[in-house]
Amino acid sequence: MHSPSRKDFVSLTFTGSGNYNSKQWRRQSCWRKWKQLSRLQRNLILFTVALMLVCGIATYPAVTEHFRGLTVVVKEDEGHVLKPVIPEVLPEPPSAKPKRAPHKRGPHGPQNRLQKKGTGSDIQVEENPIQDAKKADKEEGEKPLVKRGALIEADQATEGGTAKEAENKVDVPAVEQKDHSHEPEFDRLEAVRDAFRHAWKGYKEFAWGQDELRPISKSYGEWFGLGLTLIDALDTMWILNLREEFEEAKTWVSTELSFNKNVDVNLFESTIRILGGLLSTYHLTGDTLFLDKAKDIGTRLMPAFNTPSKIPYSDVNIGKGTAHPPRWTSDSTVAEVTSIQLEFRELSRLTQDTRYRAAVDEVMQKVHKLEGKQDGLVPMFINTNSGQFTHLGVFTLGARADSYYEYLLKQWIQGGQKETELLDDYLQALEGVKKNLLKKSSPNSLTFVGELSHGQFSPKMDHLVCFLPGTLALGAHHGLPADHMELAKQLMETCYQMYAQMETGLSPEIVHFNMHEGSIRDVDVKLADRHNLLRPETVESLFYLYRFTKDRKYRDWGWEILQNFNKYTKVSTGGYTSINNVRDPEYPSPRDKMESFFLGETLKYFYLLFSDDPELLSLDKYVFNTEAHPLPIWPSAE
Ligand code: DMJ
Repeated sequence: MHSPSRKDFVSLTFTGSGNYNSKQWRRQSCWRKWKQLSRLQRNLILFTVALMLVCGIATYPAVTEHFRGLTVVVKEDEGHVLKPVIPEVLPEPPSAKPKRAPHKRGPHGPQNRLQKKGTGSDIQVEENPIQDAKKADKEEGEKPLVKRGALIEADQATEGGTAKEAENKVDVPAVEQKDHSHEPEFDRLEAVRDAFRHAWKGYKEFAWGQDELRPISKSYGEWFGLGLTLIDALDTMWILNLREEFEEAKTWVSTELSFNKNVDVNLFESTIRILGGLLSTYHLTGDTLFLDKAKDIGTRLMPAFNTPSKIPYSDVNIGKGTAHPPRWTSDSTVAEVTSIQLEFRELSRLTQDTRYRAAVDEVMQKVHKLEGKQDGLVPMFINTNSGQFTHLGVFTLGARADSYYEYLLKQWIQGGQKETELLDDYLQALEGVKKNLLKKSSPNSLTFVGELSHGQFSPKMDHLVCFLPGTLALGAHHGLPADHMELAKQLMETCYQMYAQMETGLSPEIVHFNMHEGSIRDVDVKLADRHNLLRPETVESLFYLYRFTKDRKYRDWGWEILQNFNKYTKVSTGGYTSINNVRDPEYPSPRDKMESFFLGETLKYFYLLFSDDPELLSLDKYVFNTEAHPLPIWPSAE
């Protein structure tokens, strides 16, 4: 050990005599003290300063992105509504320890570990920020103004509500959350029926016969003016054995529903929700009322195919019999024109009228031959005049392309596995996915599907992509390679983590995966992407994965998700609502909209996931359309 030299006592604390406020004194004193330091000490100080500078530069983009969020506008995927961001949704720095201020917003700590929430997961739990935050609540004894797990009161701030409004909210009495974990399947099925009844209560009271419930304002929203939620929910009520509700809805269909209306409807949405819903209800009930209505709407949608290329327009006026593309383009969306086939093909089979099938088969044949694909992956737009793909070079399995891939497989299944072109396109596309879009995240090596734009990979994944594990598993069940099932399981884990790693346990609309080594967490969510629209894709895939593997962890994951929908999206006076911020369990910021697919799809898939009866819509007899409406697999003779 060396003996302390005089220099060792030089300190950088400036507490000398004299006028230490004088700048000159301070400068001279500093310089003198600097000179008195040993070379080692000076080098150490210089090294530390340099290190701090490098760290500062490295974190600059993250910090600026964080603050840019203050002025960003949220673009809804539907309707492109612009809204101001609520400033207080800004996250805390990832390393900050949770402090319980009355209106704290944002995450409760780093999300850098995989969350184990289901009993079957083989991943180690190392940290659970939601639990941590709850513990912090207790320790610091402060009472949050809005209790987590409370039902949303209808007079709480709604869509686009400001932070100010949030602060003015009254204390909402917590509704006791029943703990159903490890409960028998019977109770879980009952919980799904309860959720449906609650959703239906709101719809019935405030939006009966209208398209969508706005549960917070106790009103409704119109899209097509055709009772969309009611029709989308018909077969769900039948499957959940809610006969009283079903009968009321059936009476409305028979007495009130008319398609003879001067309204523009979107071809894809009305096909998958209305035509699909009516066909499936006909199959389940055998009641020809629904087949007649299906034929009526199917026929009214046919003018969409009167285009120079036979690639249909996006919009049809079902009263006038005219069709047109959107105002700003003559393009249609690829997913939209290639995800109407199951329904129109089935309509032809049932009515013996070949026109419906001929129209949609022609679209598939044209798309099959088109230039502009990359390894079987399709661009997102197609022109209704030229019949060619447009906006070439951009590839995704999310919005605008997703169900193209789903319907390749499902048409092949529907038609008795004879249409080999469809299967070839599906298999080729999957190879394209593996080659171009499949990557692993850091630090936990989650397998995810990103996007490609003119050769540039982006680690962005829409929640919509979570249909893929289910579709892959379905293909494997019908004899496609076993590695499809392996990939399905990996992607299923990823989709679950998109829920489990959020503070509300609900997935955002879009995530970005980290890929660089040394990342502290796998998933990042941009401010504009933090909403949850009650979408079904993950629950849908959980249903397929459970049916085929019987691994209980998939049920447990689904159970957690259902409980979180109940905690954060249930509105006390009836209905469930989309929310703006899945990262804020104290104020998820209700949007005041219950999408029809919550009843048509999400709750139906929950029920099927928890049901022990494999004959309840056997996957050897039925194929689900992209809106969860089951249609029969055709007998092999057809
Ligand atoms: C539904 O209308 C359908 O599942 C569609 O394929 C995708 N979007 C919604 C649900 O997220």
